[in-house]
Amino acid sequence: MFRAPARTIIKNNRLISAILHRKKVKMSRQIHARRIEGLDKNIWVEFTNLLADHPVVNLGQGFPDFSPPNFIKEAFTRAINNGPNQYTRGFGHPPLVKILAKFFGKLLGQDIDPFSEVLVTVGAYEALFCSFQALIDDEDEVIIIEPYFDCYEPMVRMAGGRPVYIQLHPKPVDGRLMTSADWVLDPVELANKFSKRTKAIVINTPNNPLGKVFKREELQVIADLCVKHNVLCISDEVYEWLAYDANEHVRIASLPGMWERTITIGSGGKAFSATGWKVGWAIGHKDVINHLQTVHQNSNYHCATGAQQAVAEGFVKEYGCLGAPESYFFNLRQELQLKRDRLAACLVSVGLKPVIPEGGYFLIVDISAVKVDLPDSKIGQSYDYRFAKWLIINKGLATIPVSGFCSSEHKKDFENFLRFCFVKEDSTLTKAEQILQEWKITMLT
Ligand code: IK2
Repeated sequence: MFRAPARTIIKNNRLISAILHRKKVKMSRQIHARRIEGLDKNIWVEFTNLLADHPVVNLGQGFPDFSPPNFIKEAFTRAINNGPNQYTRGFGHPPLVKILAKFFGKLLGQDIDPFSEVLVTVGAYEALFCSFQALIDDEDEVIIIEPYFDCYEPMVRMAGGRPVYIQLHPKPVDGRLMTSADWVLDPVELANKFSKRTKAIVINTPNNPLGKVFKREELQVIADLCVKHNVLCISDEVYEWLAYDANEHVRIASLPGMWERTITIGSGGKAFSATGWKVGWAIGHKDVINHLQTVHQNSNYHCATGAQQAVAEGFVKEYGCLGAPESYFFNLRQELQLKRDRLAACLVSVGLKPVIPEGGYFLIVDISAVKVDLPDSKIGQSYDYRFAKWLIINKGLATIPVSGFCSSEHKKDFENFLRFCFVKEDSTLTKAEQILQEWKITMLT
């Protein structure tokens, strides 16, 4: 058999790769659709890549480092061993949509039809995607409350819509520790954001990254504006079981006039501490949900059957004991409240200023007064991005910069905060505490 000399092969390979490279560069101008322009950056991709090269104590991304409860793992194992293992109904496995309709029907005080008013999605993420794709047209405006879970903005833009931002403003607190309740919307400013082009508002309660749990009165202001301007409400409630202290999670769809205009989004991954299972849902009036179904059937079409079966069994169990000490949701809330308090106390003891969250997985920390020798700013790198990267590389502690949760126009307003995730084993929190204590933080005077 003829074999070319090694040098010729290398030369030929280089030539081929040069041709391909030139072609790629030439084609990249025209290969992508305009709707994805400028949407290539993603904070999770960036920080996950960074963590691959640096061993850290990870208080970054929002997932538990402990196991889901046994009852739901056993349900998943049963599904794998005994079925169902094949395709199920595309809009949601019947046992799951039935129990979700019953469960949320009770919570919302609303008859919910399992087959037309519940859509099961690949995580809450897909429910958000289906909502924007199905409901937002070119040039429609979507009001987004800052700081916000980062995907809202690119998803609105990908659908052709225009995000309109309104900030939660911190109230002065006279020397005491701030809580997420001190961050509020200005009702007049909010009213002024509604225009003829407004199609929807996105709310997230309990909020990521701040931990704000919107009070009934605050939601009523939003609801009144939605009704007045005939606007839809996309309500991301993935942390719905995690409202701490005396805070109550209020579902905006339960307020008068809101059922027909709200899409309530939830996550089985967050509910049962199994974020990798990616089972989510959108619940709402059938005339709204049917449009989300259209997007779902033309994109993912279907979610993993075994995971849906397990989440269904989890909800059946929870339905029987909601609010009681044997409820997983009840216990998780108690446990996470202790973890929140523990992390907050440690942060305070080393001189930092956490904003105590009313709910959710996260707390944000003011880093404006911390003395630290950061490398020079690269173009486009906010202070908190540089700080978070420095913390990973130099101290082995991963957190997330809060300016990643707001629009480019307002990054400056949030770049003095880092987000810490506390849905972690106590042993992880102990390691984080050791890092914080050994750091010997000094403050700018
Ligand atoms: N909505 C919110 C508000 C979320 O926080 C998430 C999950 N985010 O977690 C990453 C992080 O902030 O560290 C989702 C939706 C998506 O939920 P799911 O995993 O069910 O798709």
